Amino acid sequence: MPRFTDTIAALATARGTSAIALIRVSGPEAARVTGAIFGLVPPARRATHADYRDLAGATIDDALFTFFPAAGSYTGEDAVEISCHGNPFIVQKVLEDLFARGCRAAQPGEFTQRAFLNGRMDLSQAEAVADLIHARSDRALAAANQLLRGGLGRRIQDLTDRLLGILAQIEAQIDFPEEDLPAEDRESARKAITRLLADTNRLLATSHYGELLREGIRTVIVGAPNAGKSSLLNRLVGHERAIVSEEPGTTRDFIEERIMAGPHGLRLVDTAGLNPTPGAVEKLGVEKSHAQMAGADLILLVVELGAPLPDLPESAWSRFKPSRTLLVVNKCDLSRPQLDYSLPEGIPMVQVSAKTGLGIETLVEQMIIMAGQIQTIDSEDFTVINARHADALSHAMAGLNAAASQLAANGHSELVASDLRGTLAAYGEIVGRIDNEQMLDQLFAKFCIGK
Ligand SMILES: Nc1nc2c(ncn2[C@@H]2O[C@H](COP(=O)(O)OP(=O)(O)O)[C@@H](O)[C@H]2O)c(=O)[nH]1
Ligand SMILES: [Mg+2]
Repeated sequence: MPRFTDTIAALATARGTSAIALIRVSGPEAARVTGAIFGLVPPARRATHADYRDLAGATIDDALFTFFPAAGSYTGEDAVEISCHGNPFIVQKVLEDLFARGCRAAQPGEFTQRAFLNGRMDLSQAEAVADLIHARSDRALAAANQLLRGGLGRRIQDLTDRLLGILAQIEAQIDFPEEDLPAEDRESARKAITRLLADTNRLLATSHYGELLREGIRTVIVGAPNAGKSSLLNRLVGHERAIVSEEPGTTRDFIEERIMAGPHGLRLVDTAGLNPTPGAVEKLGVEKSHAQMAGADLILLVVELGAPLPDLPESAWSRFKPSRTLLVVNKCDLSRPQLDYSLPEGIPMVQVSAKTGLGIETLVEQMIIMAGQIQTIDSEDFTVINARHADALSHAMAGLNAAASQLAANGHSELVASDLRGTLAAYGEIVGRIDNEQMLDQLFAKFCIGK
C-alpha cells in the first residue's frame, strides 16, 4: 500500500533558459501519466526519446523521459524524469499539463521527504542531500558524501545497540523489585554507560567542524585604519568588494565574502580597524571589530610596511594565538624600511602588496596550511554533524549522565531505565525515528523545490 496517494511534479533544474530542463514526477500516477503523455508503456530505467503531447494532443516538445519503478527509485515510489528543452515557457507548459493530468506541485524538499518517509534513507542521509547541494568546498563535499552514505547512521546504530544492551540488563530487574540490580551488574552497567558517554561526546565534538564546513572558516581581517585591510579583501576575493579609501575609518560595517583556499571554504570578514583612539563614530566600529575577532577561527593582522603594530590593550593581544593568527605586512611595493615586530612566538609573517598582488600566493598558501590545522579531522571521526544532531546528542548525554548518577546513588532500576529510554529517543531523532511531523516539515522546507 503506497504511503502517498497523490503524485507530485516539479522542475528539478534551475529556472531560466538553459540547454535542458529536468522535470520530476513521483507518485502512484507516474506510470499512467507517462504512458498517456508519450503514448507508450514506459520502459524501466531506460532513457526514451518521444514527443511530449499535452492533454489536448498538441506536441509541446521533443523530450527524453526515464521511468523509475518504485522498487529502485529515489523516492521509493514510481517516478519519472522528463528532460525537455530548457525554455521556461516549455517548462511551464509541461508543468501545467502535468497538473491538468492530476499531479500537484511539489513542495520544497518533498521528493527527499518522500524518500525518507518511504524508508529509502534515514533522516541524516536526507539532510546530507541538502548539504551536498550547498557544499562549496572539497572538504564540505567529502563530509556531505560521508553523511549521504550513512556514516552517521552507522555510528548512531552502534551507540543504540550498545544502549539497548544496557537497557535490557536493567529492565530485566524491574519486574523483580525485591531483588534489585546486583552490585556487580550495577558496576558493569555504569562502566558501559561511561563508555557510551565518551563516544557520544566524541561525536558531539564534531559539530564545530560541521559548522566550519558548512559556513566556512571565519577569517577576520584586522589592523590599524588605512593598513590596507579592504584592499586585501578585494585582492583575495578577486574583485572590488569593499570600499578602499585614503580616508581612514571608511569601513564601518562588516563586509563578508566567501572564498576558496585550496580545499577549504573561508568566510572573509573585513573590519573597521583597530584604532586605539577612535572618534565617536569610529568607536562603534572598533568595538565591533573586537567582537568579530573573538568569534574568528583565523585572524589576518594587517600592518603596513614600516608602520608599528597597532597600539592595543593587553586583552586584545591575547586574541592573537599563534595557531590562528597570520601577520600580513602590506604595501611591500613601497620602499620603506621593514620594522621588527615583537609578536607572540610562532605567528607566521607574510609580506604582500594588496595593490600589486605581490606575495598574495604565499599568503594563500599559508592560509591553506592554517585552515588545514583548524580543520583537522582524523578519518575515523570524519562524520560531522549539524546543529540538529548536536542538540539530540546533548539530550542523549543528559540521559546517560542522569542514569549514571542514579546507578552510583543506588537509585531504582525503573528510574535508571527511564533515563536511558530518554537517551534512546534522542539517538533515534538523529536518524529520524520520530513522529514529529511539524519538525519534519520544517526540516524539508529548507530544501530546493524539485529535490
Ligand atoms: N602602495 C600601496 N598602497 C596600498 C596598498 N594597499 C592599500 N593601499 C592604499 O592604502 C589606503 C587604505 O587602503 P584600505 O584598503 O582602504 O585600508 P583599510 O582602512 O585598512 O581598509 C588606500 O589609499 C589604498 O589604495 C598596497 O599594497 N600598496
Ligand atoms: Mg577598510
